[in-house]
Amino acid sequence: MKKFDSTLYFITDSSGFEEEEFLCRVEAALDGGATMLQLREKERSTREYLSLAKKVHAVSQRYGVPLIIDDRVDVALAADAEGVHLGQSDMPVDIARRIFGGNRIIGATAKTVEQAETAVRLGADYLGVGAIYPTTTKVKTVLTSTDTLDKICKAVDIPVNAIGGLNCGNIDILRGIGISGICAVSAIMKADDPKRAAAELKAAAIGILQNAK
Ligand code: TZP
Ligand code: MG
Repeated sequence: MKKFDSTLYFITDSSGFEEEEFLCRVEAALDGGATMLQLREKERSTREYLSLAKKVHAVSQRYGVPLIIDDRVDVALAADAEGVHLGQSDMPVDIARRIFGGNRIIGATAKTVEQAETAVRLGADYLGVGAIYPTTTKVKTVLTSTDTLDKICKAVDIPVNAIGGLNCGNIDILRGIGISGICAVSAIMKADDPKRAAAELKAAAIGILQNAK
């Protein structure tokens, strides 16, 4: 089974950034200690998505951090990324697993215990659960309560990451819940200093995760 550390899972949003600035910010986040990286592109053509994925992968490989591609199994394979993240309307996890084989990471979005248990049964390696707080990142989502997050953590034996509006000032609400890590987009992507933002968020995440054990 592939090993990964989801303590600080940085999810990108390239909108509004020139490619060079975007890649610099991704690298800064990795330099600051992001343990996992997701390239999340909703507007690009397949060719553009793949082109950016290859560039991001060249950076993430230097840091030994797994690159997960949002939504697209084909782009993940073509970029030789370490995994894919699948939402409830993306390719089903079991089909992705059949295409991927056992060695790549498959993450799934779950908003209920039932969705979480199904994703595990179909072969997911981790779950993203949220949105915990309202988010400014462009996403079709609804809020998930910390009570549901707690129930999901108790129901499954794969890593669960919380997502949605999370930052250093508000993750304390997750203390005591058995998550493996937190996901963040804007808290790092839009920070004046993404390296420092990642380092601070990682330290804060480690603080609450230790308390959960
Ligand atoms: N899924 C649920 S919330 C979200 C996704 C992709 C966006 C999280 O972004 P942010 O900026 O960390 O709130
Ligand atoms: Mg998706």
